[in-house]
Amino acid sequence: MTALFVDGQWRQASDNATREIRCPADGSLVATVPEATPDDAIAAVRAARHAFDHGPWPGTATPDRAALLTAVADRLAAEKEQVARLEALDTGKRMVEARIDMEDVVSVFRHFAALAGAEAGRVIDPGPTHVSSRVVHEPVGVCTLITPWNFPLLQTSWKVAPALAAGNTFVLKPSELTPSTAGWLVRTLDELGLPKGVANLILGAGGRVGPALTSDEDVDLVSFTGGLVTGRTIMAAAAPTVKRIALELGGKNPNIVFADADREAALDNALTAVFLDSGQVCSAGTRLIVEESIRDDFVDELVRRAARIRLGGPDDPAAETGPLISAAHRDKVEAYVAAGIADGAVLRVGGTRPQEPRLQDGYYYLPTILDRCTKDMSCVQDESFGPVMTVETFSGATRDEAEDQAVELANDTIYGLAGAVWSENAGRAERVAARLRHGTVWINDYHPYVPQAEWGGFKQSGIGRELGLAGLAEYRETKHIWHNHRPAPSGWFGPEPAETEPAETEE
Ligand code: TXE
Repeated sequence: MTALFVDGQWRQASDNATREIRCPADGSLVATVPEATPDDAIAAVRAARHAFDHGPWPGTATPDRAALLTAVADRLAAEKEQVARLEALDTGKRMVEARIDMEDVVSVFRHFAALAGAEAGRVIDPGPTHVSSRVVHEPVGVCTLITPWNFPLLQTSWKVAPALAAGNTFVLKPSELTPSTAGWLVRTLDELGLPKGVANLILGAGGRVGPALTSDEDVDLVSFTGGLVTGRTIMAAAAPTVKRIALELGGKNPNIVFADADREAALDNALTAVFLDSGQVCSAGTRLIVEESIRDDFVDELVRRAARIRLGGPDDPAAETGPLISAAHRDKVEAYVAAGIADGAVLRVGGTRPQEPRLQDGYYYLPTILDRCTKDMSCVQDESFGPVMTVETFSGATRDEAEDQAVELANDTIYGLAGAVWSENAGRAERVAARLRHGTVWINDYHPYVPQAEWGGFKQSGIGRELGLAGLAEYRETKHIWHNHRPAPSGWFGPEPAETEPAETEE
């Protein structure tokens, strides 16, 4: 069973409070886990601080740190089925998706294992020959790592792997809805010999343990993935002690389809862009921005295909996508759709819960398309994090006019995480990609990512980058060391003044 892990000990909450974890696909009980108190959170921070200041991990040789990450990857590859099941039960997602997520986690640990010793620093030419000057990297210190519920272990791996590669200690707080695979990871790290106090696990509601984890003076860095509102709260909590912060706060991602796109590829990917994982993906392509001349045919076909998408839980082999994470989240998606319709959007498909008796115990919501949307509608501006596509159109008498309109719509958001452009004209696709204010841009594709490439957002989608090289740099401090091999006085302030006789004073 998953529990709190503080200073190398598995324990219950200090007030013995617990929380039931239920599968969103059918409401069945998955686990009962401790619900930590703020005191438990502080104890975890102190343990991480002690392990950083006095323990061996920050000084452990890089190849040994890399070996540990590789061992995690090997263990997960061997236990993939069992860990995928933990993930599927917590999230309600299909086993086939959970298995893919586990494969991605393996790749992330291997990526950071390979990178652990990379970009170690550089030698500078300081000028004088009797001086050596170099820039080195060191771990940041104690890291609070807070993760959400949509890709629980994957998002955790994006933080834990680089934090460990760089030699930090950490307190991990997964979403209170999906703690099981975080428990697996911390147990694995412990079994593989990670020193006591380096990895600590706190379970519980963000509002209860979050303030301590994000404001305590012993914490050096907070890395958070979650919603924009919580991100702002965390920035404010971290400000008084000027912590390093890394934030990934979701998006409102445009999917631009020009009339000259490959029709079948664009159609098929427009569906996966938004309906994969029922839209609970930070980079989901929720805003279809399609050229007016093809809109009727394109949207009619999307509506026809969306109506056929089959919903189901972890073990339904015919299911194509799963439930929403919770009743509260489904309520939020329903309110979002209602607001869109009230603003004048046209509901073309979905917009309700499924009727099938087999789905009544889960938090399902039908794939939904809102047509005839305009950029000022809340459904176009706010993140629904559900299976809801909005449709906007652009047109233009000239090539430049069409591109200008598409780009203007795509960038008209406070977010800037990801987006895509579909066109068989490579010049046009590149021109548009260059103008999108989003951290990832796909051309004639949607969703693929690789651990070697940075991930993160422009504008209010966040601060900093995960993965790639920058994803390791987030967890490193940079230090310049200047070494003078021929020490000598600088002479700046001149010699001591000569001693002078005190002037005689008349009595
Ligand atoms: O997220 P929260 P919620 C978006 C999505 C969703 C909305 C709200 O739009 O509808 O956020 O979802 C912890 N101090 N995303 O409420 O609250 C919390 O316990 C410290 C986008 O589930 O941001 C959990 O571990 N931590 C996103 C984590 O923050 C706090 C993925 C995320 O929860 C805290 C999920 C506090 N004061 C939702 N309050 C993405 N970027 O992929 C909460 N938490």
